[in-house]
Amino acid sequence: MRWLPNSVITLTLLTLAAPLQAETWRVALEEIKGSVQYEYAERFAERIEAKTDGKVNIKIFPYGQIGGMTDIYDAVQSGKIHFAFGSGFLGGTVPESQLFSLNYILSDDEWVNAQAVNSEAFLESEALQNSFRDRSLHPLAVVIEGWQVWTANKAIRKPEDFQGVGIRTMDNRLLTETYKAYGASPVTIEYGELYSALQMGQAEGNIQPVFAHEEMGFYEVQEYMILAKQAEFIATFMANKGFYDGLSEERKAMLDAVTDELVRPIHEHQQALNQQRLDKIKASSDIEIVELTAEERERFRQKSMPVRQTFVEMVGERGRSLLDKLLAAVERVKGQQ
Ligand code: 6CS
Repeated sequence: MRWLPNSVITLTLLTLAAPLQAETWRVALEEIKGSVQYEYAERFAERIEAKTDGKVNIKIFPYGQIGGMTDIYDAVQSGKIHFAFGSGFLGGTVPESQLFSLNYILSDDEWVNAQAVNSEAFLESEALQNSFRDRSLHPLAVVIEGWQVWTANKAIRKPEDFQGVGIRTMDNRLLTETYKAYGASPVTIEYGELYSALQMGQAEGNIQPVFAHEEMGFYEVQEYMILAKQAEFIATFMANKGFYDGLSEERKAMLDAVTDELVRPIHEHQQALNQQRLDKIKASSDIEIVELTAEERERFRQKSMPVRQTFVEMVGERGRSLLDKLLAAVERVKGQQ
């Protein structure tokens, strides 16, 4: 390199030695540190950073940092955020996603459910993809975070026990219709305002996976915890559509690989986390745990059936197609066990 001036050689060596400016991908969560979504985001970050040799780094925004739930969805739709989770509150943005709020449409086996919602026939279906893509979002994975567990200040074993109970639901019409069908008087309240609403009696009951009852302290202001296995807490991990479409084929394939790799470990993690948190709740409170029998669950299941039709009426043919696909996927995976 004798023919190059020293200054050019120095500059070239410095440029090669300096780490390339890493690209930052922002991920917004509907939950706080310690939650299932946080764990998912951390594992996602580890894998993406490793697979891109550090060319991409991930910045995680836990619940509260962006604003309320709809602020998160607005941010990912507009591209300010690259990835986000969307669950119950997403019903206003992606009405079809309320499918995941329907009761008694899944199996009792959580591993069957996790595989069914991530099966190609369901996740990659035109109906599911277009439901999100029509709203500037691209669905990458469906994350099951554990059974939705009821709490209240009275034991609830049959629909009549729900009569007039002001149970808090996430803000979507399917949930409102479901709990009305059980006889309750549902109220919708933002996640971050829920503890004080329960404490002040503005809501009398709650529905969350166990880990959330624990980490948000909700169980402290409730007397009974009722396990009815009526639904799982389900969130969709999604990207901004324009951002996703602009990625190279190689990066899209990397995202597919990472979200596929995470299905089993996150399933195992959520089961262990929910069990640990249940043990913690039992050890640190005198909340009474009520587990419904098969006969008791059956009465709720029957009450929930007409709400499937409400879902189809609300979102049309695409809704029917999604429901059929999910029911079929669950049966198919069950048959393969
Ligand atoms: O109930 C809610 O509003 C929230 N619960 C959980 C466990 N995750 C996000 C959701 O919006």
